[in-house]
Amino acid sequence: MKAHARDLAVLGGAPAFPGLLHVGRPNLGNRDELHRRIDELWERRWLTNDGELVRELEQRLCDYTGARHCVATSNGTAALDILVRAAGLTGEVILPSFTFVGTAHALAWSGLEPVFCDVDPTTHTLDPGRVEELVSDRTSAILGVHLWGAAHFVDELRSVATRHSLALFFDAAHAFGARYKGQPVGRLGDAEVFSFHATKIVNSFEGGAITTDDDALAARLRLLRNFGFEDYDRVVDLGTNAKMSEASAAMGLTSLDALDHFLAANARNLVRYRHRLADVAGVRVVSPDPREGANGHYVVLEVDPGPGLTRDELQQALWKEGVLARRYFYPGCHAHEPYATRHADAARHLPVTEKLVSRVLCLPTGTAVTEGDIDEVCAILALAQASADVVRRQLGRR
Ligand code: T4K
Repeated sequence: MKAHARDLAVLGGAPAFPGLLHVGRPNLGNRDELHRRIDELWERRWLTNDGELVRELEQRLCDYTGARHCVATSNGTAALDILVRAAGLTGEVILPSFTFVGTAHALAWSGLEPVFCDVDPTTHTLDPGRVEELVSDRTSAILGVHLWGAAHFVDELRSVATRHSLALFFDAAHAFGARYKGQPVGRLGDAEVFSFHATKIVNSFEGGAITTDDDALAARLRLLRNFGFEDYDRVVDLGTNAKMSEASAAMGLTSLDALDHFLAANARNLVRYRHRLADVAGVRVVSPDPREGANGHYVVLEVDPGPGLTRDELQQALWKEGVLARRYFYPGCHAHEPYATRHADAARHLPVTEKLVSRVLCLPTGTAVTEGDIDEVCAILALAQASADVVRRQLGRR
């Protein structure tokens, strides 16, 4: 483990992780189980289109979340795409800017207008008071995001939605396995959308799902997922291809089998990061707490302004070591195209988001990260902060 400032790669030492330490290394379940499932689908010669494994995965997801319906999809973005169409949304939809750009793109892709709302400074999720201020006569829905794998302010958002007769959906891409007031994420809104991308807590290589208690919505989602086909040669709606393959479902089921193991690894890692960084000046671990229902899938650091290094300087120092810490979700959706051009003054209304996008840094976690890796990352952060002036000078030379 690095013990002196001179050991830092930015100051000429050898990189701690020449093989690179990523944020988002996939959690893998039992390889034999995956192979068994792949062998079965091979024998069945049934590879996609509402296959046996997809149905099994949907049922398992219903059992886990308590939702009446689950519609598995090819990825989380496709799930959002068909949801906004199946729900018949129009006009404006209120969402946070502090999220992955895919959340906003799914709305704009369907001709809706994303209205970016500021977030709460502690939870980093939609501030219900600000949401209410943004409701207009064109608003059709609120799309919350369970950022960092935790659900917050669901009751408050539900009250706003009810007062103004709006649909309430959640982008739960990060949040499989999380709970809100003891209830599993999956039936907190009128519908919730999961991502099972390789980098998510549960993965199906690529994949997603929508859970809902609404029978009519679920039926329409199934139609839209498959080109609008109601029968072999009868198309009754404008659909697309958002189907999950059997190979993806095989991985999804195998991953789901190991969820408790993944949750435990995340919780353990988070405790270790908190402990090791407790005395490091200028950085705070602000991840939502697994003891309060979060799934712990993101280790989120907030870097305070002050004498220490900035977030970007710390990130550069970590990258020199081979630690690919990520600036999720810099610079905020409002600063990406096409939104930046359309709403040039959006930043003025998003002061908390603007602060977070310059301060937040995500660190590696999940089952691919060892205790030794965490200790090394924390040692690097501590040394870099303790030698902030010399590190900054060195970075400035480049
Ligand atoms: N809503 C929200 C709130 C989301 O965060 C996302 C996706 C969505 C909606 C849309 O869901 P999907 O349509 O994606 O299902 C990643 C993911 O691509 C994306 O799924 C995710 N959110 C987003 C937060 O992160 P990148 O560009 O940051 O990931 P990438 O490809 O750089 O991967 C991260 C690291 O993981 C890499 O450094 C290497 C490592 N990695 C990655 C893959 C794919 C591996 O080691 N193995 C792998 O197979 O977007």
